[in-house]
Amino acid sequence: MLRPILIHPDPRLKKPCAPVTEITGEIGQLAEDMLATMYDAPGVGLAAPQVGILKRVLVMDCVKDPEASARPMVLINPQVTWASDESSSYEEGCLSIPDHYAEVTRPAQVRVRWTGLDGRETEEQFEGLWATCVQHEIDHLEGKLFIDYLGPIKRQMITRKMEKLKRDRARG
Ligand code: K2U
Ligand code: ZN
Repeated sequence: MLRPILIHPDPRLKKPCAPVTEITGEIGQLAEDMLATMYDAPGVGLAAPQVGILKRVLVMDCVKDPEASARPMVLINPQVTWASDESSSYEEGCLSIPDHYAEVTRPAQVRVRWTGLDGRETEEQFEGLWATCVQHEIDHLEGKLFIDYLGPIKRQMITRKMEKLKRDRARG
């Protein structure tokens, strides 16, 4: 089922997440709900802390072409094992910081190792939007947001606007 996405500022978005020690049915349900929530947003990635679960689980599907078949991925305990010297910049957004975008520069290619829902370890190299997205999501698992790469003034301006958004939403 769809889960509410936490909006910045929220302490749960700033804490490092705990590794998954056992892949239970609960983790399977979490991954399924995260994928449904991501597609509904819509987004191309989502990390567990964004739905209030501080576990090292992320989902992504960066297939943008509606004609192509979706490629939903569930990464449990992901870690970057290699990053290219070459970097790429992307106008990033975040489902926890709605309607704000800023350019972030990251390694253009990364190799990631993770455990799948079937318990099997996989390692894959990502580039393009997939590389940007997987790094953005792994940052979430460390309690890091894309605005942390911006200067303090811009970050503060965005945080203030999010606080106002939350006040207005609370007023209903
Ligand atoms: O983690 C999230 O908040 C989901 C982001 C992931 C993302 C951010 C920047 C660049 C790539 C992925 C959402 O997908 S934000 C919506 C979006 C959709 C397409 C491209 C960029 C951002
Ligand atoms: Zn995000």
